[in-house]
Amino acid sequence: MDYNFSEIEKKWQRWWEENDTYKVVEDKEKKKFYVLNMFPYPSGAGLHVGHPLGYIASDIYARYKRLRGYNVLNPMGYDAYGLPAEQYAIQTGQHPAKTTDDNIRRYKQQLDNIGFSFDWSRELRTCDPEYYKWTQWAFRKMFNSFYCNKCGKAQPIEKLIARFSEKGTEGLDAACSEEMSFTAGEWNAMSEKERQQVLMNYRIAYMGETMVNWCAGLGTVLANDEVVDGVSVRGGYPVVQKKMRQWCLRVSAYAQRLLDGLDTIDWTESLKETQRNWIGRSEGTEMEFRIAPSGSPSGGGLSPDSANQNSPTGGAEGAFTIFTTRADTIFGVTFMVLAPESELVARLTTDEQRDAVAEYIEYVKKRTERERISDRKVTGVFSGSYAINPFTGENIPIWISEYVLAGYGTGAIMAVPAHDSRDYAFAKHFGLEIRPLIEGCDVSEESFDAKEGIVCNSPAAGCSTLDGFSLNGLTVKEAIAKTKEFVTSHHLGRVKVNFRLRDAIFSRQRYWGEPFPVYYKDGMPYMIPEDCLPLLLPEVDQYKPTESGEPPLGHARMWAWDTVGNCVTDKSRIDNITVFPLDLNTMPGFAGSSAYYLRYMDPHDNDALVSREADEYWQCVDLYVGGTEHATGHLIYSRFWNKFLHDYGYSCCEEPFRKLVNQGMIQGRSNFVYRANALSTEDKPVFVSLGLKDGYGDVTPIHVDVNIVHGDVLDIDAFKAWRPEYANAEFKLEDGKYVCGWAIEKMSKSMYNVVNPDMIVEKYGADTLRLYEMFLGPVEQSKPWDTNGIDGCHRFLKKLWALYYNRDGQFLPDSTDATPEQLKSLHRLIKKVTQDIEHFSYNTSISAFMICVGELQQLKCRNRDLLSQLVVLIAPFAPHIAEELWHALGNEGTVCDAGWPAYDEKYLVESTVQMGIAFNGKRRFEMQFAADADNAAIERAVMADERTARYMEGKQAVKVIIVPKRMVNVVIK
Ligand code: ANZ
Repeated sequence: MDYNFSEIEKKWQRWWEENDTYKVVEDKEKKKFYVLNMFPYPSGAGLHVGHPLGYIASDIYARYKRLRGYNVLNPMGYDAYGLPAEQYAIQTGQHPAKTTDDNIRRYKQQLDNIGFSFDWSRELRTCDPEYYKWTQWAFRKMFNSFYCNKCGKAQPIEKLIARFSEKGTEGLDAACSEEMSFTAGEWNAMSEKERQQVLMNYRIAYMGETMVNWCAGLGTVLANDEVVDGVSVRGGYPVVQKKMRQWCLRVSAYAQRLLDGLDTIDWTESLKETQRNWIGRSEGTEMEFRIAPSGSPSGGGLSPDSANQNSPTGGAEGAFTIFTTRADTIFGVTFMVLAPESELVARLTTDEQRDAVAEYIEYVKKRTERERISDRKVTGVFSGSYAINPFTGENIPIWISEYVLAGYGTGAIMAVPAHDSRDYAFAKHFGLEIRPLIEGCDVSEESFDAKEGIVCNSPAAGCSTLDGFSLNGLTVKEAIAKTKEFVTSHHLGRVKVNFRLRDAIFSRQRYWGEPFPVYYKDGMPYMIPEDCLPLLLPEVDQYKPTESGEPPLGHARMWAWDTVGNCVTDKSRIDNITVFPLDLNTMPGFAGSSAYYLRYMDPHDNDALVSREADEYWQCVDLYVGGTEHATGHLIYSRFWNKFLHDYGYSCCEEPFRKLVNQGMIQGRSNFVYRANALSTEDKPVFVSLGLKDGYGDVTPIHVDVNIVHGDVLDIDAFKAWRPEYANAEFKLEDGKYVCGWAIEKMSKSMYNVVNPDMIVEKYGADTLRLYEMFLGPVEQSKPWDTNGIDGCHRFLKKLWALYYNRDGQFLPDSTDATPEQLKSLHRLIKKVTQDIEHFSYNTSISAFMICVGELQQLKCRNRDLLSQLVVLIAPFAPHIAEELWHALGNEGTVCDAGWPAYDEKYLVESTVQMGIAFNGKRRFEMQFAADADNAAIERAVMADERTARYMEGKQAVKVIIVPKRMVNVVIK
């Protein structure tokens, strides 16, 4: 009987569904294991063969864990809000809900075809109000919280309010946008609006006036990780910097915890390193510089002790603060630099410099932060003012330049051109002094080392000295410590830890996202009551921004909040007394994906995001599989979100994803035809075959759909039918064929190299697809797809089948005893596959299966028990064929619960050993011995062998040396 994969696969997919085989319930008797895939955005193009790679890898693991007795949660859902559906809606008027729904249906069907063990009863969609209720709920909770640095966690905002009315800001250590200082009396005298403004400075979800990435093409702001090289990741539209009032999440408050948590989780070192860099912890010093009286570049100096006593962070009148990691270089400071956005710029620009500065600021506005960081272009302008070096009393010019970023440190620096490469380039460009810390050093470009600064070999004369304070002879580390100590004890500044991690900008001016549960009263935002959630996304008649530039929700008629009826109402009723306007923004893509893993634990709970019981049972994700592209987006946001929920006890784990595996990308293999430009006309293009193209001058390679190319040979008729403009095409063939060129590229619709898994499933079956995807190479590695290789995996499954059924359909397994060789083959396989699965080394497991099946076939294995174990072993990889054979073997339940076979070392012990036989050290032939043969027996057998006599040439054996299990050397004379 032949292996009829399509019948088998359909049959078991139906059976699994009917029997709820993959439905999982909390079971305290069993250990849990939670496997999760990063859920897909259901795009219009459907799945290509690259998408299921990670899902197959995690499905194998999930099935394996279940076979080992774990209660496995393996859910799936959809990240259903997002730009493509909305862009499509703008173009076609089609409601994004409809497009999304259609796409999800297609995805679901494609996924089902592949035989995953997903518990679909837990499916979730981020655009479902039952789900986004909890996204809004968390946002509301963040709005009503502040971060207490002292207790190291989020706290209810009421606590802060109570504190303010009792003590003001005295002794407060809370994360904030800017330091504030007021007394209880001042707080109590504030108006409601003023208080709201103060609280906004502390809320974890807050309205902030920040520089944002504005993308006019998409009509919205974007997060840093949504912008690459100055254009939007989605759509490739230009992005510029703009100051706007936006919802932000105070992720920065969690920076240290986000950093510390990395040491507790099992992620790849490279991914952890990426996050560490993104978080960017930097220990340094904030130092106060006084501003010299105007118009006096040579103004009087101040001794450190008499330097001002103002708060070092406040940017007090007449002084400003810089952040440095190299306080020890204070003696090498020759100029100061302000970020162009710094509010000091207006204050410090002198009349003579005003025009030049204004012109410069205009230029900088067009530059994105990324360009400013990566460009090595040197630009800047002098402010006209001077600052005073607090150590030397010397006056130093204050410049303005784009290389100093407003959002980092204090937005102002002391420049030490001799020891910092950007300062060096700046000084060179503008002819400013470069003063090495050691006098008499060569300061030419050649002696400059980007890392070390100026490398000086001249004898240390030393200039880092001031009235008894000297850094000479100290290492950099010692010098930093000494300066820090001096700065703090003389009130010149303070030790400061900075993080590069920014707060997340959380509003988007788009339609297809979660609406904010927020209305506005007197210009300040207020949350709608918790029991009114979810606040449903309103209907609009257009998905574009409004005429007046409001976001698309501005088109909604029913979009005002009635505080009496506690309901959404018509905008015409807005009176700003009891009826108020609702927020017009929606949440960004990462909102819905930030806590979805918690919701899967308890997806139908109406009273909580996740019940305590379910959370305590499932804890956290044990294995998370997804792409590296989420390294600094989703994987930071969700860790933050989880920590916030954890602070309130809603999530019992501090870290959401214990182990993370990044699957590689499956690349496409593109094909090309070559258009000979000299011969072609508008309606009659001429294409030359790959081998001939050099003889035709100028040719243009054109991507051709890989589905009309077979083994790199073009199907000419299909090609002519593919595009009307190719209908009359002419071809220059080689050996009667048109041979295409090829290249490995990203798998994408635009490269016409997309391979649809449905096609593979139809032709070869899902089990073959699953095996082949894993056989392509290590899961973490990127690799090209090549349909040509799939036959091998398909043949393997046919061979496996043939161990159970012969051609006539006779079922072969019976009670014949298994031979030691057969048992050895099986147990070697069990050992290998068990180890391989634990290490996600699936490709080597599949090779091991191939070897074992080959051996069992040769050994004519029929033993029912042995063949049953083989079925269980293959079940995680090829579940359909395994289920079919499992039932054919007479079992009732699913193979998923069969129990993982254990291997027994005793079968792996070799029964014989092969040893080399040498004469005077020269290896001549091989002999087999029983594994337990002793030396005397080996020697006897060797001496009795007729070949020995030949090599002895009639001489005497003086000695026989035996190297156990390897070699016998006969010494002759
Ligand atoms: C003097 C100095 C001398 C510096 C020297 C470096 C080397 P990280 O490690 O990234 O924290 N800096 C401070 N604020 C900045 C801003 N807003 N934009 C651009 N650069 C800024 O780097 C801290 C160092 O980067 C600081 O130490 C400062 O330059 C600069 F030999 O101060 B340093």
